[in-house]
Amino acid sequence: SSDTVLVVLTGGVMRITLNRPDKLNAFNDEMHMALRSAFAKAQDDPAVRCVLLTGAGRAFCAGQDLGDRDPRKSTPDLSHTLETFYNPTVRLIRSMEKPVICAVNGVAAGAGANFAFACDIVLAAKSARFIQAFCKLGLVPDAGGSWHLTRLLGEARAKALALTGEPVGAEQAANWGLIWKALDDETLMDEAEKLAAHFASGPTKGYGLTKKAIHAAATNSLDAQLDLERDYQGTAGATHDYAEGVAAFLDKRKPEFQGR
Ligand code: T3D
Repeated sequence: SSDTVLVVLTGGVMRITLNRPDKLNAFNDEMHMALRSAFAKAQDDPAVRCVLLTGAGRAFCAGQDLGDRDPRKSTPDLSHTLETFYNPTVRLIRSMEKPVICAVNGVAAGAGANFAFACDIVLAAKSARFIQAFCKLGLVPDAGGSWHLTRLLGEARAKALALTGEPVGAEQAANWGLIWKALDDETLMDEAEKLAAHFASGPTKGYGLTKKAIHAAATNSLDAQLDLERDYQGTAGATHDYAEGVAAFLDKRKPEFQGR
């Protein structure tokens, strides 16, 4: 762990907190690598059954730390930056075989917003705003933003947000289907922790396969998706947790899932 990203594991939940509050948790290279290694550990450690990503202080994340950039002095290679720092982490979040919850505690700008959209379930404080700030700098949405915005909102809203940089409030974002829920600021973290604890005691294998199935649906035909469901259900049906789920239902008791 590094100071820029705080990692705490309790009860199967890995809580990852972006921690550069005086920079609104903007990304420097160190924070990029610390976030990457936290997600890698979450994937590899069987004790982790859910990830909860949030930010310290009043913001969630203001995207790239622009204080680290001085393009008037020399032309930066931003392709290299994306390949080295942003894209591997987005891929890790998407491919994580465990639920990833994002609790957006305040403003989420640029890549900060788009990291949130890469998570599986986004809860946001009602005071939070999402800003595609890239157009104000002459850049294109990155960290998967052009993909997630378009998938989640359709082209009309995706293009308008990306081209204007207009902020979207949490409630509007929830109404549009860009995030799951907007919550009162005081209740956000409690609700996020509650959901994380629920997932951490759930059927982890089934969750991982569910997430993969929904991702595959974006490009599959119905036929291909039916084949995939057949295969995934075969795998899910052989888990301990499926046997436990059915037994608990028949016994009229709460299931005790083990995540395998
Ligand atoms: O270069 C590459 O690697 C390419 C990849 C790019 C990915 C990207 O994310 S590009 C987009 C970068 N982000 C932005 O353009 C957002 C910039 N920030 C803002 O627009 C505003 O700060 C916010 C809308 C996020 C919040 O506004 P507000 O009024 O609540 O706060 P503030 O006063 O603007 O910010 C507070 C402090 O944080 C301030 O510092 P100071 O004056 O107190 O010393 C501000 O400079 C600093 N800060 C905010 N965002 C960044 C930042 N410092 C460095 N980089 C930032 N992105």
